[in-house]
Amino acid sequence: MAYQNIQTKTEGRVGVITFDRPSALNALCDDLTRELSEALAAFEADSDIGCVVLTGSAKAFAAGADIKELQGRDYIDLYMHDPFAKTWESVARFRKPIIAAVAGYALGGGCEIAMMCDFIIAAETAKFGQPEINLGVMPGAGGTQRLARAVGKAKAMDMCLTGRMMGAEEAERAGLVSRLVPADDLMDVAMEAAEAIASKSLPIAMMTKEAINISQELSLSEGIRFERRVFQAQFTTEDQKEGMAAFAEKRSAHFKHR
Ligand code: DAK
Repeated sequence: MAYQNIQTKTEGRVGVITFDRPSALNALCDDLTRELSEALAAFEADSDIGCVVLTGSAKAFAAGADIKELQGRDYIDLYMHDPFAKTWESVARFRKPIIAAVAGYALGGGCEIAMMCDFIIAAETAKFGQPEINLGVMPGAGGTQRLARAVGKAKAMDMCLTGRMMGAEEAERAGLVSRLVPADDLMDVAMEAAEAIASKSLPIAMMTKEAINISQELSLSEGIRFERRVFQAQFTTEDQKEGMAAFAEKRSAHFKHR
């Protein structure tokens, strides 16, 4: 499909979505987020895709919601149409593994979308921030919630209240980022991670993602009960039989994703 504000491609079992609105530092205008949700739906429906990488350009992953579009909105418009629920949250609702590969600015909604991904690989040029307070609002797409869970209350308060940016090293130390890499290596490292994930059993990877995500919402004992039931259910899959047989026979597993 032809898109105006993003690019998509497929490499093996990995789908790549690149924000491509460089003149506005990939600001997340309505058209861009609609295209993003359409591209995600297409990769979700494609049984040959096992993992997605979401990325931007060298200067920005995304500098946030499009402020020029946002400034004219009013409460009743946002409440009644809630455009964000349909488009932005398609990243959080995406059921297959998805990695954010971040270079440059990931601000406001850009930081929020990166945090909706399963993990973030950052170039040393990455800058994360929730500067909405400078615009007279607060984060509105999960920033106060996901950032606090990712980096703890103190740093989340610091960033959301001062609006300051966090560099890549600080973000890695704080646990926002899983890997920090030289800028030139960003896509190679992200693709290697995505290919590794896509080579596993897709339903098992999806269940693993679901279990880790639910850990953010349940008590430890409820989460462990959920994990045990899902683990037991995995013994109904062909891929469990294949994975364990391959180990015993000293060969690589050939998963059928069922
Ligand atoms: N929106 C629109 N345009 C943007 C933009 C943005 N967020 N960020 C940058 N641009 C545009 C600039 O206006 C400029 O366009 P021209 O003037 O050339 O036409 C171009 O990109 C280059 O930007 P700069 O000239 O400013 O570049 P610099 O290198 O000097 O500065 C910067 C880079 C990233 C520090 C600066 O551009 C900046 O501060 N940008 C704004 C960052 C920001 O405040 N982000 C948060 C946006 S608010 C909601 C859910 C979520 C949200 C809203 C609602 N609901 C559920 C209702 C999310 C809100 C946000 O993200």
